[in-house]
This record gives sequence, C-alpha cells and structure tokens, in this order.
Amino acid sequence: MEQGQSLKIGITCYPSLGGSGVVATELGKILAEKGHQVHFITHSIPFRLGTTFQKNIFYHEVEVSDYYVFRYPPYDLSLATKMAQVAKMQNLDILHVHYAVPHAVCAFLAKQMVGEKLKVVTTLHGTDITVLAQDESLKDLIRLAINESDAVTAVSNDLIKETRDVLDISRDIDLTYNFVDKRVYYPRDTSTLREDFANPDEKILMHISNFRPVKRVSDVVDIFAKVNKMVPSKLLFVGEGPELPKIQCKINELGLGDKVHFLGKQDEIAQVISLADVLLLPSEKESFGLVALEAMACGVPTVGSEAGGIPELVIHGETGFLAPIGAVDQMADYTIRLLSDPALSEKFINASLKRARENFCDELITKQYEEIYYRVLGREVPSFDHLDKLCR
Ligand code: GMT
Repeated sequence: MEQGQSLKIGITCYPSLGGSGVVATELGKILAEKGHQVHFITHSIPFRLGTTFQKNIFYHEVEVSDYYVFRYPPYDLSLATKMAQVAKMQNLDILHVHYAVPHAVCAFLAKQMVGEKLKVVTTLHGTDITVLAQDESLKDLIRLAINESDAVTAVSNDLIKETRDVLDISRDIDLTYNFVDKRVYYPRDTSTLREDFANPDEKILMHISNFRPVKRVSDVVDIFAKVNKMVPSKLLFVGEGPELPKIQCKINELGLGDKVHFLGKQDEIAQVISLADVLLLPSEKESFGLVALEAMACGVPTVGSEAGGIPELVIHGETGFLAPIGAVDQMADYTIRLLSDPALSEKFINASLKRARENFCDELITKQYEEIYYRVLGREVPSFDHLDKLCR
C-alpha cells in the first residue's frame, strides 16, 4: 500500500466465540497485513487474534467501572468512552463496529465526543436485527444507531431486507458477505484423526454452533437418527451452549449415545470440519451461516434449512441441499442421497470449493470493506489489482 493510503481503523466486536467476532477479527488481521493500522477496542482479546505480536495490530481493553453505586456496571458507557479516547489518541479515521447492540450505539456516543471527523461503519450480523430489533424496548435505539452511522453493511441480502422491514428505514445498506481466509480454510488431511471418531465404512455428519434455540439442534438429532438407519455413520457435535444438556438427554433417550461425539469448543475449525462428509445446519434464523462457508471452503457440503441468508451461500442441488425450516425428514432424505452417491458427493465437494474460493474469498470481501471506508472518508479508492488472480 502506498504512503498516505493506509487508514487507522478502530474495530469493536464481541471478542468471545461467535460468528460476528470471527468476521471482525479476521477482517482486522487482513487489514493489518495490507498495511492499515488496526486498533481493537474490546473487553478482552478477541479469541481469533492470539496473543503474539502482530504488525499494525493494537489492542485497547475496555475496563468497566465497578463504583459502589452501580447495581449494574455500565459497560456500554465505558466502551463509548474508550472508543472516543482511542479515536482521539490514535487519530482514527474509521470506527468499524460489528453487531448493532450495543456497539453501534456506543460508536454513536463516541462520535458525539470526537466530532464529525470520525467516521462510523456498522456491520449488522443477524440476531442484532432478527431478534433484538424486534424488541420494542431496543428498536428505537437500534434505528437511531443505524441511521446515524456513516455506512451500514449487512452480511446478506436477506438481512438487508429484514433490517429495512423491521426498523422501517430506507437508508443505503451495503452487502458484505462473510468470508474465509483461504490460507486457513482448505481441505485438511484427516486420515489419522478420522479413525478416532468413525470406522472406515462410516460417514461423518457434523453440527457446529453455539447451541442456542435458533440453531434447532434437536433437528440435527432427528436428521441423524433417520440417516443412521440407512447409512453407517457417526455424528460429531462441536461447540457448546444452553441447549446442550437437552440434546445429550435426547441422544440417550434415542439410544444413539455410542454414535455421537461431543467435541466441545474447538479452535482449529478447519481441521475439525475437514473430518465431516456433511455439515448439518437446520437453523430457524441464520443471516448468513459462516460455519457453512467454512465447511464449503474445506470441501464439505451442507444440508440445512432455507432460513435467512443460507440460500445466498448454499446453492440447493449444487453445493448442498436446503429444505424448509423444520422439515427434518426432507433434510434426512437429502443427507442419505448425498452420502450414498459418491459421484454426487464428489460433484458437490468440487462445486463447494470453487464457490468458496470465487465468491467468498478474503481478498474480495476485505476489498469491499476498504472501498466503503474510503467512500465515507471522501477519499479516492486506491486501485486493488490482480484480484481475479488472488481469489483463484
Ligand atoms: O450464530 C450466531 O448466533 C452467532 C452470531 C454472531 O453474531 O456472532 O452469528 C451471526 O453472525 C454471523 C457472522 O456474520 C453469521 O454468519 C451468522 O449467520 C449469524 N447468526 C445468526 O443469524 C443466527
């Protein structure tokens, strides 16, 4: 990057597990590699960032006041204050916040403290709109924060539409799909690891999530129960969350205990996902479905629901199969078809790899974010050449 073109960018996200935190952190890392100065402003180090020194990456910890008068320590106010302090001290050009609540609201407050010079970009990730913006007590606040942002992006066309419908707003919203770093997400060798989970003749079905009700994890068990009657197979669960105990009970009740492995939270998702023959994603709500993209990039097709933005990622009949939310029999039939037909499976694997590389590669999507940054700053966009070659 030429002198004078690099930007100073503050990023706020949820630093613990979650798709929005993953996207924000991976974006920050790539922007830093490209020569921008990136300042993470969060309550703890984002889990995907690691703790080793990385050029152009800085971390500013939000400390919450626990003064005795506070029954509930005001994290949001501490965050807004920290954003303003970092913006002034580091002379930030952009404050990019991921997830509207409370981050976009805090950025709005920070901008009041810093002034117009600081440009705020808000990325909507999903449940901030599909769940929280439905709540009347938060709706007006979210609408204000979105309308006051200098640019707003959302991770699928479906989420853009839902944002407009739910909040009754008409402002521009840019589409910025989730992406994967192709240096990390590619089919990994699993020859030795696989035997720990399945016999050579068995297929592996996988579900990765935060086990919240919107993920409909119970449907995963129903799908597996049906598939397992027809195809020798094992089910691997990755992640943890509130629904997990219920799922464990259901598996035991169905007598499937010896066919299911619970792997808990895992950091090396590309390695783990590569074990799977199919990913199951029967969500009730899913603005995009980052995990399906991670699977796609590792050559693993998805069988799932048509919820939200999933059909913008998974092409039915090409890179996976989709059915209406809750149609577990249909999803099971699709899974059986895929796992029983090696030629079809091969076709889906190749189509998945191609689609992830060409449509959701890191260079393509980070370039879109950079263009938005330069646009809100009123600066000319530097030329990003060789993009077509980079995404191959
Ligand atoms: O999946 C979750 O519930 C976590 C959530 C988050 O905010 O971390 O994920 C949302 O953002 C991801 C990244 O943009 C999307 O890929 C997920 O589809 C979206 N989740 C939902 O809409 C339920």
